[in-house]
Amino acid sequence: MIAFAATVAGPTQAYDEGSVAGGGSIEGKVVFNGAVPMRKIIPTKDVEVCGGIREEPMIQVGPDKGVENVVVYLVAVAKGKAWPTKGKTPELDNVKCRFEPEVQVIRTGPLDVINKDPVLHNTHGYYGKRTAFNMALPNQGQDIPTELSRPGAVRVDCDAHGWMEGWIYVVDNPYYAITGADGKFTIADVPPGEYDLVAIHSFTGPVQQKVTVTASKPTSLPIELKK
Ligand SMILES: [Cu+2]
Repeated sequence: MIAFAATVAGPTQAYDEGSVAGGGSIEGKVVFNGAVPMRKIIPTKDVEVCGGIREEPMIQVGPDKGVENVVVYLVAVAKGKAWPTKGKTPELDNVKCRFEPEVQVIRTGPLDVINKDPVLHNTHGYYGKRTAFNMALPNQGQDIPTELSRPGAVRVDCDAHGWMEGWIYVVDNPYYAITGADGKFTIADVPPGEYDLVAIHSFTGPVQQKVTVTASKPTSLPIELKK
């Protein structure tokens, strides 16, 4: 995932937001055709909240091979559409010993980490091997604000429950999307031109490809993740 920080974020640059005349869109579907391995989850404590032994797929692939929770991102865009209006601070919730959302994209800035469970979580985020935040949340309803101040991929673990894993992708421009259960995504209001697009999933790692956006038209982009 260090690759994401290096290839996707690159050197931090200021993003210049404004109105986009004749913007096009990128519409795509991310697929994975390989075998889907399962991982065995063996909760060793707090089973009344965390659940019992189970198996979960390493990547969520639908019947037509579409992959859910893939982050798709345009690299190093200097100028373009405005950021979405600032609403509520993004949240990372601990719920039944899972991270909710499991994968999210946020702008550099604040993040609230919340424990919704009646058990201790110790939520620990990393840029690569470097700690981004590390906090004990012993109480249900506890809410600790933090800050992710640079772009890149942040893996989130729980030091109390080794199987918990989440991902936060911190971006420096608003041209990103997360695929739905069908693997599809749309990135809108892109100024015409050529871009590098990255699609990334924690199981496969990133793929990068070129895409040319035409004024006022959708560009269709199939993406295949490979392991
Ligand atoms: Cu935990």
